[in-house]
Amino acid sequence: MGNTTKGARSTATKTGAARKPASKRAAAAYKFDAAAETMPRAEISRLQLRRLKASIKNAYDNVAFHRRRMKALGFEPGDLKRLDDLAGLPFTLKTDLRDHYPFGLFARPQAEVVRLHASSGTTGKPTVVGYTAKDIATWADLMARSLACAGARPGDIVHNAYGYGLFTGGLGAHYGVERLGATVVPMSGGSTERQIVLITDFGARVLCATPSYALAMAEVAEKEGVDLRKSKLEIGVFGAEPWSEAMRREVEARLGLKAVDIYGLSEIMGPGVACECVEAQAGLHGWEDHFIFEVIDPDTGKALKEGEAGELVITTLTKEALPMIRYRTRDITRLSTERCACGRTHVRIKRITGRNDDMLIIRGVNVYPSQIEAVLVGLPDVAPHYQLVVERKGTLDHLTVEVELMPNVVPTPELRRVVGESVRHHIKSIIGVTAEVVVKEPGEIPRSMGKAVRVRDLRPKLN
Ligand code: DLL
Repeated sequence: MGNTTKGARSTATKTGAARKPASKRAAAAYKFDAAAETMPRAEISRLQLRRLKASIKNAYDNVAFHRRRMKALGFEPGDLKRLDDLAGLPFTLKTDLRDHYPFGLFARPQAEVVRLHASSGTTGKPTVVGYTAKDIATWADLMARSLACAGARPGDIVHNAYGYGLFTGGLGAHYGVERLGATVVPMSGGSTERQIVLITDFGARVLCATPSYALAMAEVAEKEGVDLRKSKLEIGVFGAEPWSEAMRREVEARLGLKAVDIYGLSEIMGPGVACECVEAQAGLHGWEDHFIFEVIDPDTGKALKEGEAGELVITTLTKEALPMIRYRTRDITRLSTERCACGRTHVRIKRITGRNDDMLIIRGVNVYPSQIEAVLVGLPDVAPHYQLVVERKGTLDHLTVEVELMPNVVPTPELRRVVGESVRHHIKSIIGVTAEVVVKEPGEIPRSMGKAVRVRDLRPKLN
């Protein structure tokens, strides 16, 4: 693969020393697997069919939910003869995970599950996902492959500002960096001034972060008089939220790096389901030896032709603990099997342009309005009328939650303060997002004649 990065062009000696891996490590490091990544498409299909049969059998044999649904269709795993037969199976939805909370869709006993992660559910309960040791190893491989595709190399220092914890970003990237044979700085999010000091002092070549946080870092650095364009940063591996070409240009100019888009979701694995190549920066290679990607019309559920925009649906081929059959991601995109300049043959998923549900991504945190509603309903003196206002302030998203007092309370300034603080605290601790809370008089929040307007998203539209 070519090295069309800032370093390859102009700073080869600047980071050259850091790039040479120690020989022992080099032996263990991830190597570009041409056989897997440039496999002829007919061969990808053959591999997918073989793996799909095993994955469907895993789901049928070990998950009552999948077995029940297949039996209802008169379908047995042995009936799957062609890849097209997958289209006859039902979709899996986020609500299916919620209905089987926490472990009901797991295909392995808990003793074989070595890790749990969780993401926002639509109500009070999160969506829980589990991994066997082999799943974690596969994830590390795919994340290493994604990082390499993005231009990272063994021996690099990778500054990982994705959040560690139940969110898959931090640990997902972490294991991938180690698998790549690079050095991970497990920074997580926050403490922006400190992040900038460490990026500079440690000489990170690669930055992993949400694109909006990368921009926030640029802003803080500029304020402090630190020019990150002069740092050793050459590659940004940015994802977990929608972003635009305009934002790519801005972040590249302000940080002095190549910004590459990475995609993933907890239900399928985490980051590393798909990643752009640094050579073309033109759509994310979806790793088809481990997943099947479809795009459907979200209203009819029918498959769309290549190039048509619709909802991305993903089936896992190698997941042990949580096999997913036709998972509706709600993400809107297009697919292209056109050969990429980098030589990789795996399908390209075009930039995600939005979602077809009401999930908001606020500073990288997934938030459903219904989750906020669930918080409000449990609090005293708060009426069930609310509005969420999302704006971009500087480079960061800003959430304001407007709530209303119950008609029977006396709206003293003290009560407003207490209610506001309580709502803010509960939203932060239950959903994990910081919100400004505005407490309004009874009747002040506009009532709608039809569906209530719960969200005013005033952020600039993506191109
Ligand atoms: O966001 C996993 C991830 C971590 C991906 C780090 C990339 C980097 P969840 O928290 O489950 O997982 O959120 C998944 O985030 O369905 C999309 O709506 C959105 N998303 C993720 N990556 C992108 C991207 C992680 N590159 C949800 N562009 C997904 C647009 C993205 N949206």
